Amino acid sequence: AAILPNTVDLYPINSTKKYSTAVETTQYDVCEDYEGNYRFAPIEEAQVSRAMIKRYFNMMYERTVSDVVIVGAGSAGLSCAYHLATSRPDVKITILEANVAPGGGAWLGGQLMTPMVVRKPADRFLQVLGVPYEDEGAFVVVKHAALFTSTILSRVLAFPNVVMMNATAVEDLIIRTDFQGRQRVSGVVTNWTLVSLNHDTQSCMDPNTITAPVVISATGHDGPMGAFSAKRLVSAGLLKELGNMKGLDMNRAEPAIVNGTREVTPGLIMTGMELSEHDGSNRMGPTFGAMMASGIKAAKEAIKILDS
Ligand code: AHZ
Repeated sequence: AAILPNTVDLYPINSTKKYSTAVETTQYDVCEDYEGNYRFAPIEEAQVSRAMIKRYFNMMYERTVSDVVIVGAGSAGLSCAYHLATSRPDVKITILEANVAPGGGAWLGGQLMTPMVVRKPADRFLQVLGVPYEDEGAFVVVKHAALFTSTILSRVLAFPNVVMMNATAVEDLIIRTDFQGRQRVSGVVTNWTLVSLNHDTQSCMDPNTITAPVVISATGHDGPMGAFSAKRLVSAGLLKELGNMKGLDMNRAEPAIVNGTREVTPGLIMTGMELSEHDGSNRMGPTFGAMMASGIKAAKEAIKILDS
């Protein structure tokens, strides 16, 4: 009984205790004794497990019904989440990211190079986020793509109405027939990515579900998991065929993605490079302004649906 402290609950789920806020490092020495006498507050291993388990499963339980599900936490999905969370603090936004590390392709600018190019006027979004850049006239350059990605991630995850489940893949869409007889996307079917990747090697491992009136798909162009919803719409008979991403043309590609961001089928908004597979538009290569602007437009489309 001493080892499993049933009565010890440092942070009960319904506690009103708030997480601490940042302190001035000049006033606070994190490690006061570096001379061999540093001590931690005592802990039971079970407390650590329970601290994680109850939060994670409580979060899963609560988000089984969400207002908006965003599939994919790349530059488009995160830009969408940021705009939606700032505009609508009342909306429960659940981000699902198949990878352990959120951020998609936005940890690097292009090839394996670190600077990130953003064409104007999308630099305004960098100003909103407070990400510094060098002005090159028609475009700006962030010194490291990871500076954009880590900044937007830290902002998005701090919103009380946003949760993200990473290492969690969307395996399918929930597609229902509405009262007018139309097919409508009404949520997603999820699994931990490590489970999804092992469907061929293990016996049946059924998935889970999250229902939501709005699903925003931001899974990128075709790849190991990319263009997930676009491909599923075809196999489900909701889209005749994939447009398939066309060759690189920066000037055509970026406006096509932003202007094409829309509810592609009832209940499902598509944003970012996944749209190039859906619509057959060009790729733009390593310029990220369209991902930001498309994500913001997707958030605005979601608000229209929620308010209709
Ligand atoms: O892991 C994927 C990545 O983080 C995630 N994802 C894909 N399928 C998923 C699934 N369930 C959950 N089934 C899934 N998550 O989606 C994220 C997509 O991010 P991305 O950076 O690949 O796409 P984006 O549209 O946000 O940004 C595209 C950036 C590109 S690609 C490109 C070119 O090739 O020309 N140019 C730009 C700017």
